[in-house]
Amino acid sequence: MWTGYKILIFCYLTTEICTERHYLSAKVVDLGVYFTRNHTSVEGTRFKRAIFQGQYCKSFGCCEDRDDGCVTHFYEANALCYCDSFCERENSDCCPDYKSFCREEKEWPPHTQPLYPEGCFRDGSRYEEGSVIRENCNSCTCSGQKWKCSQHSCLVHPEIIEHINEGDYGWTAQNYSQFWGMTLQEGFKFRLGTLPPSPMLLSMNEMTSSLPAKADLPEIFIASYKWPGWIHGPLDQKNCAASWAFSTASVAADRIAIQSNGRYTANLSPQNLISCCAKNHHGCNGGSIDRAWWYLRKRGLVSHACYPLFKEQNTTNNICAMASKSDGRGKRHATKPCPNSIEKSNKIYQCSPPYRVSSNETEIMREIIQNGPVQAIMQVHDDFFYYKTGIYRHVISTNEETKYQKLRTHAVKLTGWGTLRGAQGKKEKFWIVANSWGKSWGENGYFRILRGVNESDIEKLIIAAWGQLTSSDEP
Ligand SMILES: *[C@@H]1O[C@H](CO)[C@@H](O)[C@H](O)[C@H]1NC(C)=O
Ligand SMILES: *[C@@H]1O[C@H](CO)[C@@H](O)[C@H](O)[C@H]1NC(C)=O
Ligand SMILES: *[C@@H]1O[C@H](CO)[C@@H](O)[C@H](O)[C@H]1NC(C)=O
Ligand SMILES: *[C@@H]1O[C@H](CO)[C@@H](O)[C@H](O)[C@H]1NC(C)=O
Ligand SMILES: CC(=O)N[C@H]1CO[C@H](CO)[C@@H](O)[C@@H]1O
Repeated sequence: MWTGYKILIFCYLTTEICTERHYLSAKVVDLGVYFTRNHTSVEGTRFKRAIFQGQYCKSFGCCEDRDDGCVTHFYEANALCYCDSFCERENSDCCPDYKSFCREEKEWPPHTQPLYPEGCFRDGSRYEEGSVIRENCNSCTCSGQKWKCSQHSCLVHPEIIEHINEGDYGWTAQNYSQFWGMTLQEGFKFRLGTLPPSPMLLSMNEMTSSLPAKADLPEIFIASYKWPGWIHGPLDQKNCAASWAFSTASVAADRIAIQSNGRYTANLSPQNLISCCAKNHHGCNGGSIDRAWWYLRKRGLVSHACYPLFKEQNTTNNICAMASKSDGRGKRHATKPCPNSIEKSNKIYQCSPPYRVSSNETEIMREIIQNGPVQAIMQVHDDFFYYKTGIYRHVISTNEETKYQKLRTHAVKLTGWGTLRGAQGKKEKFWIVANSWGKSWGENGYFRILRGVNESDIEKLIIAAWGQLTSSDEP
């Protein structure tokens, strides 16, 4: 007994070895993660958890035989522990009070019972009663010698990262520090921000390109190679749910540069849209792309340099700092100086009404190669947040995802395509897409995604517009 006790103490000091922190097993299914595709179950092993105190089985109950539902969260080691009799195998993963409660065995006679100090333990340190620690997106309070944690579903699940990187899915996942500590709800609420397309937008007629049908499309196309210096790279929307504004401003800027043959190469200001395109919009709380294009046509935007992004987005600083008026000949002029006083040019850029491009892959490619990048509306799954490199395909979801159905629409910019050996060594076609999560995300702010299979609805709604250039703007 005494030897066993010493071994347990050793285990306690080396918690990391004795308890496996991130393992994936079929049991995870019950705890919020399931596989929507390629259901794979990695056999989980059960590990020793016997050193900690606490009322687990006592409050949860005991079960006979193998009962994988007979499990509870073991806060001290951020793991699971069991109260079924199966837990007593060689590698015990029983809850600490299993023996004393379920088997009514006293592990230590009262006189030899070790004196545990008050408080809770974590990673070998002791915390006072009432201490609060952060576990990813949850906070845990030490109460009655137990950690009591909030039960939010986090945006980052280390098990999902592991699952993706161990599988052959054609892309790899990263643990982004900017997403760590956010709940899944916050991810969907703050990092996307395009309203589901209106029936009006979806019923728009599709334009087909005027490029001769016989024209060969190259196997690889990258817009910034064809139009160097005119294609604008990804910005960072941070926790501002305004992909409706970022993607629209970026597509408009690229197209104005291409159409003016390089005379106007400024990036356009998403902040101008966020702060000023107020009708039916809540700025950083989401918006619709139809209103964004309406604003570009009717009011126009100044450059990103003139009206830069706010460092922090909040309601008090979200007052529109730009305005324009018509000169009576169809052109508009700014009536205020640039919010960024270093920039002198407050030129207003406008666009034609937007048009819808066919969802046919070949048509989208024709449109891009002929007229420039296009806007695409996609449905984000939670594994998309982890994308680091490769050809994205949706692999795995938490079952929480469906709760955020209304928040999952995202707007991005398609800038090219290619073909590459991807998952399982198969040749795969992909789009090259600019996101708005900064350059540290994905492939320098871009991602590649399967092409021609409507992956994540990326081909469902493709929008573009022309710059509104008058004869005085012609090069
Ligand atoms: C992920 O990143 C966060 C912060 O950047 C870090 O605290 C955490 O330990 C990392 N998790 C894994 C599994 O690497
Ligand atoms: C809003 O942002 C401004 C500056 O960007 C800052 O001074 C102010 O404290 C912020 N307000 C809130 C409520 O965060
Ligand atoms: C897409 O359009 C091309 C011609 O532009 C046509 O050959 C092809 O069959 C179309 N594909 C589908 C799926 O309709
Ligand atoms: C893409 O998928 C969505 C959702 O399944 C569907 O509504 C849409 O019609 C699809 N579009 C194309 C072009 O296949
Ligand atoms: C085992 C299994 O279901 N494998 C599938 C994984 O996904 C790829 C592509 O989606 C399929 O081709 C495999 O059959």
